[in-house]
Amino acid sequence: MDKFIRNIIVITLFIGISYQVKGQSGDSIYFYTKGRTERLSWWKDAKYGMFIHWGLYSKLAGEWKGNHIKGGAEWIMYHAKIPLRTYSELAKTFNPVDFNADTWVKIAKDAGMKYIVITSKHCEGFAMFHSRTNSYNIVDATPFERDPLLELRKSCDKFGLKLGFYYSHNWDWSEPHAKGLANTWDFPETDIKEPQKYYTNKSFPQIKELVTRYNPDIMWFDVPSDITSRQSFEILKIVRRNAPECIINDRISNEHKKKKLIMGDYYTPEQYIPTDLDMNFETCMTLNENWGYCYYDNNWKDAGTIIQNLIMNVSAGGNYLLNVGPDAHGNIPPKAVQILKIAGNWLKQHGEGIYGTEKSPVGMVFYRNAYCTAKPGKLFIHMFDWPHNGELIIGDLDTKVDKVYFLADKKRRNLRYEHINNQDLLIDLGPAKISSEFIDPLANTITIEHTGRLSDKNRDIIIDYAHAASFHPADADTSGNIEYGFNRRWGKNRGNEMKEWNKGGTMTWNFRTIRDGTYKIELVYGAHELSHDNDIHIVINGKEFKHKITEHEGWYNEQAVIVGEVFLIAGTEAILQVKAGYSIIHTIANFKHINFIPVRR
Ligand code: H79
Repeated sequence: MDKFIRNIIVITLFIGISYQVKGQSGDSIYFYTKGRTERLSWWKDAKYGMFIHWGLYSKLAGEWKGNHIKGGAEWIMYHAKIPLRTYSELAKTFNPVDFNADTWVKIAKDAGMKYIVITSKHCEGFAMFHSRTNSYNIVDATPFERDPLLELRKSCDKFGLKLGFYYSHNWDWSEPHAKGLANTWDFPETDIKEPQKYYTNKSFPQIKELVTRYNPDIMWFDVPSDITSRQSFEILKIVRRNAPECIINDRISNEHKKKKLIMGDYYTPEQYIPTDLDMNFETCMTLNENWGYCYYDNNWKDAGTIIQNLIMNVSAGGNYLLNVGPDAHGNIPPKAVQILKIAGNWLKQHGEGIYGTEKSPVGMVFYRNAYCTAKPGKLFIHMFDWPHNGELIIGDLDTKVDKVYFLADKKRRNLRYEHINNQDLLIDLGPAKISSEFIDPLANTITIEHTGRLSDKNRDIIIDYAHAASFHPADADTSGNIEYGFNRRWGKNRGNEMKEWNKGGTMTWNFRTIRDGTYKIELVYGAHELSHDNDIHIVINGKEFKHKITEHEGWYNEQAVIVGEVFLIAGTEAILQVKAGYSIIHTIANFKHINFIPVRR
């Protein structure tokens, strides 16, 4: 045998044997990650949780020396380069006497949330629990002297909520040896930093304290950046050995960058909702624009947006972790409480279509103004707007339908429905006296009870005059000079965007019309100055519309323009194409979507 091949075989055998040995001795990653499905089962059903960012930064509330500091209120120490000596002085007057664990937990419970994840230590390095290994903590360093995490643990047990801890395991701006995005203003000599010292003396022991003394249901790690997988594995072992049932997010290690779950139980998209992730995930999002308390941030999402976001996440198979930033007195901002309560009231009526459901078995429902969730024998169609004439059409629904009613209707009065085109289901949301009871500005849910198997054939995008339709790049076939993908930015513009789109770059959507109708064609995009005077071509069944691009408050600011009207006849296969004209810059515009808006005459 060739010596080279023989060597390979020997090496392969050796690796195989040593892997098994490791597995048996309990030192393989697999040994510490098995049982994921069972561990996640409560979390899969829970769907909705409260994120809480609370720390010394809450005291500064987004302002330092009279300036509003950009980049996130919880990041103020970093962005304002506040010396540790000055920053740690904040602890001496940090006294959140209004803090009441029951009040917070009740706010979460009333909001319909099933779990809480709170910062036990953010990147600032200050522990919000009574650490015995490091005195820079809320009990030893503040006049407050109470342990809010312990109080929250008791309260969550009392009210039946799960509790998890955010822990910044890698970054720590109070530690000279922590690396990653380090504190270089107090500790400038990066060459002499030994992160292992920080891990051994603070990060690892504090994680051990949390998992041994607070019985967390989740350990939510953040910002792995330059942590090695060996160091992450050490953390995994600490958690698993002490809290076998505790679930762990993907950011324990750098696997999250590869969208691969190895040590982490679930993936954590931040500030955007994924549509096509085939893994366990939880989208975390701010209720205004900051995670930490920021007194001048009044850009609150409304309750309708919260419910829509929750529905979109659940329909895509994920959870929604929505953040609040309490102030330094220990109060959750009243505006936040008010929004959460309105959303919570919706959930009281529609919870059956959210908790314990599975992701949509019929894909992205039709027109992106309605989303589907499911339970065995039931489909829940959550509508964000009311279809014209009260007619709801669900494309390609070929299962046997037994009963259709408003989820919020305690009497479960039957709605009339019929199969049309041999493949679609038309539901009549009238008679008016029933439907008028259920026009909820947040969203309305229709329950479809059915028997039989839902076919998993590819579903058409359908167009019908009963409702507006939205064509998104994520659903398009692309060709030529075009790339749509993740932008990696942090903050509110995070998510998918046009990364490249120039001459020849084409998006194509094939769709099907149900009934005759005339539609306004609305183009939604962002652009910067360099895009000026270039064209976007929209072609619908061969009919072309051209739009000359104008800049309007930048790349991320959506603008909507009506480019024309089309008449579409029933029962046809139609084609929409959107193409870029030539541009000197590589991405002509940040295309968002095309809306077909029914014209009623
Ligand atoms: O805790 C919340 C945020 O503080 C935290 N994650 C959520 C849950 C978070 N925000 N940003 N990051 C984590 C990672 C940030 C990264 C950076 Fe940057 C982007 C570092 C370098 C580019 C921001 C912009 C900081 C410096 C420039």
